[in-house]
Amino acid sequence: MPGPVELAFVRPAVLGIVNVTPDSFSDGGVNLDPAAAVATARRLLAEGAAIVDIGGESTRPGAAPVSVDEELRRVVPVLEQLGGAPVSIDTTKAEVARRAIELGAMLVNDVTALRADAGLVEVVAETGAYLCLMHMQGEPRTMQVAPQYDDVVSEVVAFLEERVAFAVGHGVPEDRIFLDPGIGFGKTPDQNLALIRRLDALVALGRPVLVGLSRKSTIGKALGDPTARVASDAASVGAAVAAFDRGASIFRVHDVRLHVEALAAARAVEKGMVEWPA
Ligand code: HH2
Repeated sequence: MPGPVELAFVRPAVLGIVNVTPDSFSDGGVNLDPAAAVATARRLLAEGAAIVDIGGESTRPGAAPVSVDEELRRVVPVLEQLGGAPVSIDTTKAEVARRAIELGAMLVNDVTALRADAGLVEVVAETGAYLCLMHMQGEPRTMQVAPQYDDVVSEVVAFLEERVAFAVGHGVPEDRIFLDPGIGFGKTPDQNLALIRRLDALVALGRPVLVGLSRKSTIGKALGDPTARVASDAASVGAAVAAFDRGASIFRVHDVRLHVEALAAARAVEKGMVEWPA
């Protein structure tokens, strides 16, 4: 695997979402057929995604868990056909991660931050894969029922600090790890927005920060509709740029082209100059 996260995924990097599920909140069913998922992944890479995130289990609020066999049945044909492309596996299961890495996945995106499957940390440590550690309060089936924090920002920071120490203590090199506040995972809209507004507190941990804001209901609600369940891509891009301004490095998104263009413009403004291709 290439070196540290910062070199493999130069800020701002875009991670394109390919949910091979019947029930994901914004693209459920669209990519359940392997050929459709492969075509989507290839398109997202052509549009400028640094990597595509292949997921076989929905984590939307209320989602039911799926078995290892069912998850493998969904993702393996897609990974086989994408051999050689930069791929991330969105899974909480050691067995799925191991098979995905054998088939070329370079990053393990675990929304439980290594808490669901005791074997997953060894798979990551042994294979040298990159690792995204995400904060979640509760579990997907019930996490939005009544999220509770005294101070959401400091609690998320403390959680991620502890999870980095756990991973490093089990042999994962720190430079392979990036962190994610877990937007929408056991948080109210205001708590999600506080985490983005104070992203500097996560960035201060010294690891690149990934954010998943794309089409999430908090961003839809920010437009004034308290019943919004998804956000438009325009609103998602606005939130991504705000997160970039606060130091986010990697953006997990559905519409890759819009995000790549908007973030390139935000990057040029931050630098105060145009970066010409070498
Ligand atoms: N959000 C979702 C899933 N995986 N992984 C990370 N690291 N960060 C996120 O914010 C994140 C994630 C939920 O979005 P989506 O994949 O579009 O839907 P679903 O979980 O229903 O498949």
